[in-house]
Amino acid sequence: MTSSPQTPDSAETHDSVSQRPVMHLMPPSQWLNDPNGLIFHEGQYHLFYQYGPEKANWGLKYWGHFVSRDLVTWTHLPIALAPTPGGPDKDGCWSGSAVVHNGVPTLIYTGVHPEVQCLATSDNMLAWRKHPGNPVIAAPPDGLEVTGFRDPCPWQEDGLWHLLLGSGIKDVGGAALLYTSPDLTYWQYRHPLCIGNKDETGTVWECPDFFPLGDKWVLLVSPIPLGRVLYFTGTYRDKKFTPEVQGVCDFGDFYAAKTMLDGQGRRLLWGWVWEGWSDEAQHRAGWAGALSLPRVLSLRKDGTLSTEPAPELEALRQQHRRLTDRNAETQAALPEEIVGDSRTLELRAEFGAAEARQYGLRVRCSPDGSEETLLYYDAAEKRLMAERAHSSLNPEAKREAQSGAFALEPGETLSLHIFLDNSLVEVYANGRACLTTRIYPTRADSCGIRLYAQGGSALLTSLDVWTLRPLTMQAYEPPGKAG
Ligand code: DQQ
Repeated sequence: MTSSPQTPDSAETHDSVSQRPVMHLMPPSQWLNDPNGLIFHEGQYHLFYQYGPEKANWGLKYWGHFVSRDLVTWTHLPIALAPTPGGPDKDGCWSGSAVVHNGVPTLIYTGVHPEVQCLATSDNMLAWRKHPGNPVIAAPPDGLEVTGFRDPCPWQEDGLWHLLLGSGIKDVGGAALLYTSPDLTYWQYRHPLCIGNKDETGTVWECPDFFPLGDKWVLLVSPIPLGRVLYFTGTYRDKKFTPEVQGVCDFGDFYAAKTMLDGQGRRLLWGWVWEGWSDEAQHRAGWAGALSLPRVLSLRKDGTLSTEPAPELEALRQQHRRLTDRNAETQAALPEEIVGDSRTLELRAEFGAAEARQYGLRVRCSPDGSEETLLYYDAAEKRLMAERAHSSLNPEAKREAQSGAFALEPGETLSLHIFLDNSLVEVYANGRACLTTRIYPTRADSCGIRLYAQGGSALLTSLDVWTLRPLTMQAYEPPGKAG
């Protein structure tokens, strides 16, 4: 039987409803990938994103657009950018950024193919006019053999626009190329801001993002073939960036992250959370890809990044339950009244002294144990782990574990802050490690939360559980119709 995303059969409808996240931004249907053009403008958070309105799989890219005043009530606005037949973006409007130049909101993005840089401007942040002189950067610098040339990231400095392009130098490694311009239209190539090593940090750096934080600068890149967002914190001097500390923004399904500076002076980060089931399952569901929760970045004394979910998300909390002082090894099952049957939960688990080799929580557990996901700290391996071997009985769901280096310091105790949103899970550990993962439990009763400890005991000092309501999605009222 064939089915289109618009007319899923009944089993698929069940997946569409029960697996679709509700606290994470997604277009009403079809495909989302990278966050684009993140900008706080006139009191509103504008999030553009790579939108594939034609199907729930990789395809032609447009720019979609969400807007909010408070990060929990959002409006899905009309498409901002669509490919122009015969134009430099005929094969897609790829990733980029938003700025305000002389009072004019401006998008700068990559048109394909080949990869060139284009502008579009607007009077009202709704209707976007493409610049007649597009492309404004038509080709890579002469004499440089590049492996990519896309995803512009602009900022203003000393009266000039500065711009990074995500790139790579053949046989050398990923690179961020620096350009400057007086007016966003005439661009001069300066030099690579930073070059990586292909064996360690990938061959192409996609989606660079560059910003000051504390007394350092931060460069984010999404390297091919690593498939993770790397950050470097370091020193920016004489228009060159010297990385001093390197880390991973998120150990799981999180890519192409970008940031914005908001009205409170916060540096907020969003990433693309991709799916963890097959292309066919995405097609049948009729949707694919979500934006992560908004995350607040700050710089720690040791030069690493601290990442916390934005406090505005607390407005989604509904019922609260709490328990204290449980031994994770001997009291794995939590009382029924703590657990409930919600699939959208926020959990804050604080552990005390632990001898266990591994300890944490099991989530989305079925009573018979046939489905469960383990989220835990591996004290022996010094890793934050998501074990998905039994997350789903659906053979189309990915099963491999995801993990990353994370070590508690002497005397430090484990703090796990977890958001469960149907098939999407975000884990924050001690404010400095993140792991986003996709799970697709099939059973209606896979809602349980249990404690987990292996190789010794671990004390859970407290567990706070909140049920969460969905984001509020408001209908878009075209100008003139509102009020
Ligand atoms: N996605 C965009 C590119 C970018 C990549 C195309 C990263 O501009 O390099 O959808 O996911």
